Amino acid sequence: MATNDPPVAPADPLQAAAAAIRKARHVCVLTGAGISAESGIPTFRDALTGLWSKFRPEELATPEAFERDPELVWKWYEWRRDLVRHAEPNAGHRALVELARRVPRLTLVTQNVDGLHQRAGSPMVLEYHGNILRDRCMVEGVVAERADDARAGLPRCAACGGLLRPDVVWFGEAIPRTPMMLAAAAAEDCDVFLSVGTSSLVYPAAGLAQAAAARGAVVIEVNPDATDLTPQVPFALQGPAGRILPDLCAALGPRVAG
Ligand code: BJW
Repeated sequence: MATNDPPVAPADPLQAAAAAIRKARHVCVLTGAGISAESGIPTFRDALTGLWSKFRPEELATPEAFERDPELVWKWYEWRRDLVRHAEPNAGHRALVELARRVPRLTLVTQNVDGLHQRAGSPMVLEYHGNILRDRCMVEGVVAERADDARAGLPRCAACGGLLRPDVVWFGEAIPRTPMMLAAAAAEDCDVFLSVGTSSLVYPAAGLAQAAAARGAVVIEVNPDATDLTPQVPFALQGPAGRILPDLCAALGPRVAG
């Protein structure tokens, strides 16, 4: 073989990623806050603005913060709930609905607590970090209704009067068993793992891509910025999910009827 052959131009990563997806039997997708950024929901590691500019989200999303100042933490969650209630799914969420129709099997795991994948039409979303729109009773440990109580103060459980908290996973807390087991199984079984809009800093979610890669899956990242995962993946598609994911679906080619 000649030694002075010109270097082979690297394939267009979007086309190469689409080719891997076309061959896939099972695609596992992990999403993070970045996919909802284009719906107007701030990411975690964005600096907060306005009223919340003096707090770091990482310092509010902890059991210790809630113990210290439940009123403050509840105010932050009520503010975020309001954003979520007024947000609409975007082109990135919708592209994942389309992607699920284009592959034999797709497992969607989200770290997001905003329910936008479900509202876009994705069935069977594994909510790894819970859902911000639900309340959980701190006494009974179950999802609970709020007491219809006109008095000011912290929200209380309609059934037992216990203090309520948002039904989300804070730092140092365990991931709910069902999404954790199903996500781990999907990461080990998939042949393509798509990591979308996550900084890949928070474990165990961030370990799913590594588990998939260790089993031979092709890992594709979609993010406008480089993350800790970027150097480990064969395909880093740089840009916003609302543009890259529809492009990726389009690059799969026309849908075959039937
Ligand atoms: C775009 C975009 C666009 C922008 N398009 N992209 C191993 C090693 C080290 C530490 C640990 C470890 N294992 C566990 C830990 C500890 C800890 C941890 O990971 N700490 C690290 C920070 C070091 N993990 C935990 O504590 C977890 N629990 C646990 O391990 O329990 C063990 C246990 C077992 C048994 C019994 C008891 C305990 C729990 C983690 C819970 C995380 N919770 C939060 C809050 C949820 C509730 C809420 O919403 O309020 O989850 S924190 C926050 O981070 C939230 C997110 O889901 C999560 C991840 O953030 P995400 O989604 O990646 O967002 P960002 O902001 O970081 O990144 C956004 C990205 O989008 C950026 O990259 C942008 O570039 C990009 N982007 N625009 C595409 N348009």
